[in-house]
Amino acid sequence: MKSRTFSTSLRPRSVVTRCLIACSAALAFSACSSSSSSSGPAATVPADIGLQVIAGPGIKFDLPTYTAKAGDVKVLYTNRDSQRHTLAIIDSTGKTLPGEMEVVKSGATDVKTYTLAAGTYKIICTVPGHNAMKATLTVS
Ligand SMILES: [Cu+2]
Repeated sequence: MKSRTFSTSLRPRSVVTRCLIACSAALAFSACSSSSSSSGPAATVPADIGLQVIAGPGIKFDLPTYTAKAGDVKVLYTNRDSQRHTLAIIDSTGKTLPGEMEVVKSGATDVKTYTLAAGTYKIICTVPGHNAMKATLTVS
């Protein structure tokens, strides 16, 4: 009877311990992933987004190079700058893919799906004076 009381009182405790380990592991993971992203509040990126590009702050994209998986790529474009930016994807032959993206002000987002074959593309902003906004997109 003594041992039975002991085992029933132990069981819920071990479940709690297991939960705590799982929870702290999840916390450690989320803390790690948020600290590895850029500064500012981490925006939640939907799971179906295949490529995220951020404009600004300033006349620049957040990264010099991006990668995506070939196929239908849903692109999320977010403006963290105070002015309007666009996003055009140019293939290796110099052709601009149809469907330019646009984010008119800070906090604005645009989502478009492009069908991309494997290869190297250029991402640019077509706003006059924004020639510095150039990035490479590698699709594989
Ligand atoms: Cu721009």
